[in-house]
Amino acid sequence: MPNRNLFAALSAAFPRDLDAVAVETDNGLCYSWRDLERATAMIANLLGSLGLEPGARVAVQVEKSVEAMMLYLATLRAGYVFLPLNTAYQKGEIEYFIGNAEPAVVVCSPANFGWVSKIAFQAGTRHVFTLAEDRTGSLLQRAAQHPDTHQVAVSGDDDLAAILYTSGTTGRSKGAMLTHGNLLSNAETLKTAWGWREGDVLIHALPIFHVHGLFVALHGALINGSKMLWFARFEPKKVIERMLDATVFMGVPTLYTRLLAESRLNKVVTRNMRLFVSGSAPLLLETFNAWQERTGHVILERYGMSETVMLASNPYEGERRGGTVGLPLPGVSLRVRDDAGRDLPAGEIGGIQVRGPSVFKGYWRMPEKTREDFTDDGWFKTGDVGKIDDRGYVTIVGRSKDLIISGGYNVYPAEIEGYLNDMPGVAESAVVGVPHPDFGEVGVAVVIPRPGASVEPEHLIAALKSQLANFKIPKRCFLVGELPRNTMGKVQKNLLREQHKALFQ
Ligand code: MCA
Ligand code: AMP
Repeated sequence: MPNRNLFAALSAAFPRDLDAVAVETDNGLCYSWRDLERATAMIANLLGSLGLEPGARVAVQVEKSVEAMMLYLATLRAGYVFLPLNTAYQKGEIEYFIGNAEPAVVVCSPANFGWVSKIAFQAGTRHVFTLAEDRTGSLLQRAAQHPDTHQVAVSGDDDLAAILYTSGTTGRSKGAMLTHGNLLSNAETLKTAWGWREGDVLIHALPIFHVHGLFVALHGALINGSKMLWFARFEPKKVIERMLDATVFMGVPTLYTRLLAESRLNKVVTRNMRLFVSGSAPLLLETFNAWQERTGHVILERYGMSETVMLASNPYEGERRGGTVGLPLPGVSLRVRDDAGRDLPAGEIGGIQVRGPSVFKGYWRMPEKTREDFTDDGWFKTGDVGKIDDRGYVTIVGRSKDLIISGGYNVYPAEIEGYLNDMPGVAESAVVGVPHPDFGEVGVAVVIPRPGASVEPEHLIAALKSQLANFKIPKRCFLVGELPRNTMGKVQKNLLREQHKALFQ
């Protein structure tokens, strides 16, 4: 029986010459494949020495670094469940995630050790390590005492590999449970679908606490034994400087618009590149066209979710159609249904549903929510609204879930409205997404103050900033006497979007 542990497949793809460079960082550090092999073995042995239960979660909130990536790979090879957390999350958010996931191990940055360890120990976590982007911290110190060889744990397709929190449109976040099989099948599918080949070099400039950077980009390079040019933060000038040494780049639309804003971007610097992938948020047709005009490259747009990894992709060979997310990936079935659950003919707009090997197992400890989000015949309801044309191309036209995607991050209005409505001077609030030239879409808050309360928008924003991740903070806040409602009394957010759509143009 082959071991379906994802790390077994990734390490099997390491090049024969283990002393070749696997990762080159933007501050000049080089890591060989042998370094990856040894360091992940030592960290896996450290995890193995803690006497953790099978399926134990390892929650990680650290700045992006090669060592952070090694911690992810070590968690896989040790057979535990990796739980990445956005570095922008604050106390309240971390308290929720640790309370919900009950990780056996937490790894945080040294700067946050004080408050994170308090939350973790109170939630029953027995091991809290630290890891800084300069490689200091207790994690590597402890791992250094362990052997640098390790037998990869045996995992089945259905064994959990990671939990990714993707907030609910109604309140708190849900942990999407992804298995080794979900991740491995998607990595193998994308390797073929995107023409990965000998000699490819990936520019990795995305965060590694979300699917795009942690799975699509990282697995893409590793399962092809490809070198990565590793950027701890996205800086367009530095990325452009390295494009001549690379062949593949993946980004959210904001990365593309920021690259286009650089005069250095042109056909010369991109002449060795063979593939630019965009996803996580809609790529505007103007960006798609501007990129082709400036660089001669046609961006390949694809569609995915934390719950499903990648679902659809424009073809590597064949027509890449701007404004679409391409065709269902091999092994993936997509369908469009109306609210009554009836299949819609080609070209008609409805709810996108999906079935396939990379669709997740369900939401962590939320069986009822999981049941709600699958149809009786086992299709997952994406919450995205779109159509499939007669050539099979999928177009996403909107969302039935109340969601703002800002710079590629998901922002859930319900979560922010909850915090606003809890503030003493607030009677009610609504947060809506409006177009934004850099982030694509940003949140705007519209607030009804309590009668007689003296409320200042900047005070509300400051209060939110002390509690929520910075990217979630509405970019503007307006006070109003009332909110537009439909006959059911539901706030008509579409009217608020319409009213404020020119705010950032
Ligand atoms: C930063 N800021 C933002 C965002 N990022 N505001 C709104 N939306 C954002 N995404 C704000 C900060 O709050 C801060 O404001 C100011 O910008 C500067 O913060 P900084 O961190 O320095 O920003 P940045 O370095 O310019 O980051 C922008 C970014 C980053 C590079 C576009 O957002 C990013 O890496 N996005 C990629 C997200 C991603 O990986 N998505 C994939 C999800 P202030 O100073 O006021 O605090 S996976 C997914 O969606 C599915 C599965 C899929 O299909 O891939
Ligand atoms: P997440 O919640 O982080 O898993 O984000 C998944 C959501 O991102 C999907 O349900 C879509 O709404 C959105 N998304 C991902 N890729 C694209 C894309 N290429 N175009 C439009 N929306 C996208």
